[in-house]
Amino acid sequence: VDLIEAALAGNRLALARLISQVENQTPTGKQMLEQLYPRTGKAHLIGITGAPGVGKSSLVNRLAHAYREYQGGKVGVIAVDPSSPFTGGALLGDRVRMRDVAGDEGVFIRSMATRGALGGLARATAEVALVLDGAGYETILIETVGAGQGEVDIARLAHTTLVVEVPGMGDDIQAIKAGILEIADILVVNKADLPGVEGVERALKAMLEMAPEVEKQGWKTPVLRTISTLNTGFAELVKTIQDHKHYLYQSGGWLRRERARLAAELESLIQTSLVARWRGQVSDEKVQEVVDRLCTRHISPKQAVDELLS
Ligand SMILES: Nc1nc2c(ncn2[C@@H]2O[C@H](COP(=O)(O)OP(=O)(O)O)[C@@H](O)[C@H]2O)c(=O)[nH]1
Ligand SMILES: [Mg+2]
Repeated sequence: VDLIEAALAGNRLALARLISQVENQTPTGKQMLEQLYPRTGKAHLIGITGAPGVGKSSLVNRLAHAYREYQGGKVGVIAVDPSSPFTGGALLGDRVRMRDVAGDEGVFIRSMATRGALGGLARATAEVALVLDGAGYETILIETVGAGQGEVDIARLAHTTLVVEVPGMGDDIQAIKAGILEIADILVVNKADLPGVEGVERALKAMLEMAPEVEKQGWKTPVLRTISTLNTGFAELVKTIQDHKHYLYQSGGWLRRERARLAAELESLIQTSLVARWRGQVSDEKVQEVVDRLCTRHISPKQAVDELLS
């Protein structure tokens, strides 16, 4: 409880400890999450995804800065990418890239331990985001690896998802992973200082035109350029992200997303809790015995379920 008060008063060490408790799912962490919950629901969660090396960490660093400069408010950064310089195992060059943002009191950076399953990681990320939200961080940037399910989970968590691409794939539309259009609210071509930037832009725009089935209800996915190394394009990027936020508010999309996410979260919590309750009522021997009979085809899976649940 003291930890919560201190974190809310702006004590960063307390906040870091609080997040550790939540991340490790300690009883204290769970209790604190409960206490913080009424304060949450205000933050704008922004997911940044894309293949390794496209410059997500560099971009997040610049974006955090740009938010401080143009928008104000506290900015939280959550790095889910295990190769992220935020996660500490980085080269010296990476540390230097992050140093300026790390020195800003209004920016809080947290990297996620990547142990455990992806699903667990997604939940832990959501909970850490809740803590930052409750602690008054108005903008939360979540860097994630472009690895299938992970980015879909983050997209579900985030209100606004940025998909980062880079020049060099030419006009080859096939090179751009299918499915990114569904999750991208904003497409960012980073490393716009490199040759081939027009090519990738053209390919992305062509993809967008060819996919009218991707319904965004009035939001036309923009394609923006950034150069993270030179800090170019970030005023525009912040403005576009804010536009998307306002669009979500006005269209009712914000509430819809929030509702869908909470409903899914509730369902998964109920599943976990029902399975745990059932597990406490049936012995291991009983389960093994039913599996034996399943293996020898004496009963069907459906009969097994009926028997174990009765
Ligand atoms: N030329 C150029 N290099 C960049 C740019 N942004 C990032 N990089 C470099 O790309 C490499 C990977 O960046 P990083 O942020 O770690 O990418 P991540 O793996 O997506 O997080 C680093 O060497 C960066 O310096 C850019 O806009 N232009
Ligand atoms: Mg990274």
